[in-house]
Amino acid sequence: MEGALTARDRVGIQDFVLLDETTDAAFLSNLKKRFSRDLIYTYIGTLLVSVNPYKELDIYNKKQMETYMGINFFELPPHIYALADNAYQTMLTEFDNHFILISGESGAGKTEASKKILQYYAVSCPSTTLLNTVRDKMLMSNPVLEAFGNAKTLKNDNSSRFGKYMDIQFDSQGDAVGGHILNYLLEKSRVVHQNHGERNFHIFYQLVEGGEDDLLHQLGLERDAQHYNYLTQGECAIVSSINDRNDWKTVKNALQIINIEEINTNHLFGIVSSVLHLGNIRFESNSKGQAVLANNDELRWVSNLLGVDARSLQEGLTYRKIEARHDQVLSPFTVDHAIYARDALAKAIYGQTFTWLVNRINESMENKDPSRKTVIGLLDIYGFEVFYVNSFEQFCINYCNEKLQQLFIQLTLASEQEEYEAEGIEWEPVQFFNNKIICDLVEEKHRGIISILDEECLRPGDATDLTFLERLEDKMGNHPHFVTHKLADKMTRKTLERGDFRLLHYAGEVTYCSHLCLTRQNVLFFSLLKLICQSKNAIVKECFSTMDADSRRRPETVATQFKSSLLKLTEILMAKEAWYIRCLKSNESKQPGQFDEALIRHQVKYLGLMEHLRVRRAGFAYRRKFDVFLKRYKPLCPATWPHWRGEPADGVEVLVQHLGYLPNEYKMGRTKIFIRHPRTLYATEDAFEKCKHELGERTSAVYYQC
Ligand code: AOV
Ligand code: MG
Repeated sequence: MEGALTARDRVGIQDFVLLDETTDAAFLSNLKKRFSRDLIYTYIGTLLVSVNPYKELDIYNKKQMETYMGINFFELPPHIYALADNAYQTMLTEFDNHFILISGESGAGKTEASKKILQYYAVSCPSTTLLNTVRDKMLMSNPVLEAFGNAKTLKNDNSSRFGKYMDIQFDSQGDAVGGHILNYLLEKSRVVHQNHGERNFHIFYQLVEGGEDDLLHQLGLERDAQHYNYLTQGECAIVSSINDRNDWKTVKNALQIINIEEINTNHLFGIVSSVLHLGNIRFESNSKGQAVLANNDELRWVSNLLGVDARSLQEGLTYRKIEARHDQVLSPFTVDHAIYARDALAKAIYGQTFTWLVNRINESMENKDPSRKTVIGLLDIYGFEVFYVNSFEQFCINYCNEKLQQLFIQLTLASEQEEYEAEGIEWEPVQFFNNKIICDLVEEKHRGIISILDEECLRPGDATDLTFLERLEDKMGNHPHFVTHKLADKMTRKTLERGDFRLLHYAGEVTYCSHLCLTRQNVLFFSLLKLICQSKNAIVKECFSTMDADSRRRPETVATQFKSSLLKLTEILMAKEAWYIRCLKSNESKQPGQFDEALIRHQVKYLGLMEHLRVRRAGFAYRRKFDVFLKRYKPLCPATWPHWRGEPADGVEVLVQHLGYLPNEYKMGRTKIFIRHPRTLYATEDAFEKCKHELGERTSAVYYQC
């Protein structure tokens, strides 16, 4: 039976551009057919669609890598290596910068994809001993950052809780010579709180499970995650897919490779342990309603590990120091305030330590010879997520995804169509949903949600959830993507609590708890900050000494900092050539072989894949400026070689006529030639290579001078 089927019947079509019809049904059916054969990759032109298989596939070995090195993109079955290779080859020939945008919702496979790309470059690029060490460091930065920045969530057992943009730097020979990481907003709240079914960052469990007896003894730790408040709130310290003990060994080894000295490793685990001890500090209320410490041991461990005075620490956790003109007044905390102060301290030191780690990794990967180099940037950020309770972290994560979707729209759907118009190419516009309206809702100056959150946080006197929500309602009242209990119609109202607001994101509705947005802007109390600046733990000291403890300037809110960092990221990306990987989650239960059609249809829709396909199909895969095209290919035609004396556009026309381009294969714009199918360009490129060879060295020298 199998023999009677065509390849197309069996494995589907490897580029959606070649589908017979552009309906959702045809798209899904092709994806499903391929998925059932473990073919998780499919192209839309040069964009790669990837479906999470939730099982190990034998397609990521050295042999596969070698197969894809230096090939023409469409010659072999779709693969992430093909995209990585194509970006690399283009970077080398055009000597410009590129980035690979990997997007998709939580658990769709972004982090795995970014690791596969890095591994590909590590193996495929030319190497020397010196460069091998840079390469090892780049690879080994992953287990370290994942240990400290990833955690089990309900969506993903290894969910990235920070955003990562990594530049891989290449010299003109194509050697990987260095790397640099920018990190974005770590979800610090996880250090002190986890929802049911979720864990804290992996490193805590790795240390408690895998740490050597001596080490645990030195750090005052029990070999039992259940012992620690900060590790047990989610009630799932043990996860079947995670082997903390093995991961511990990997991380220890990786720390060595990225040049973290033993002394600093000790400080590092001192900090991790101090967080666990902090979490076990309990408070009781005395007869005056003031917080007092309920257990002393833990406090002593914290003071020991962080190298701060125990009495001052106790004071900082239970009193607020108010500096009057010549005096200091101690105002006692309630138990709630004390817990808040304790948690804020734990979050601050963990967060700063994470940044310290990124800085150290950057130092170790630094390119020592920064002369001419090009980069490929890899963007792997937290995916869109919706939970039962959504707080400030989800708000930031989803806003970040809106920004990336906006970038994608701008760079593909919008600019592509604008270019056809500008070039005077006849064009039937493709409609698409532009999510700029949602980005504006969140980030617009003076009017967006972040601005209002800022104003509420920085307003003298206590802002409450209610005042925040009222301000939002005032400003956003009629916005089609914003709803609260008060603004909702009768049906919707039933699904909204009074303190919540709901955003209609490009990827779906999310209801945020306004309370959790306000309280998460917290800053460390001044007296604790001052104390921690005097820490004898070298890492803590380094992290906090740069913070000016004497400056009482109100810091920017976390939301505003995040907004600015995303703006910078957009600028970094816009200056580079883009490649896209769109990851799809195959099912919610993390099972192999399950293709949940409704779930996938939804993702295909909101990721704008159909629109992308329509633009691609109706459009042209390649475009080159007339003069660039002519300069490269003129040896292929006697009339244009060695010089064309006329308008470049006319020369191009003569050239392509000579090459036998069919009329529907290309169009002449105002400044560029547009070529519909990549195969046309490949044929020309092959002819060029052959011609170069035949003309020999002497002529090609002439060619390069032209
Ligand atoms: P994410 O990065 O997109 O989510 P991951 O890359 O961590 O998602 O993938 C989630 C899990 O899916 C992995 O731990 C693997 O078990 C599995 N997986 C993903 N891609 C592959 C693949 N190509 N082959 C085999 N298994 C795969 V988040 O970080 O949560 O947004 O914040
Ligand atoms: Mg991830």
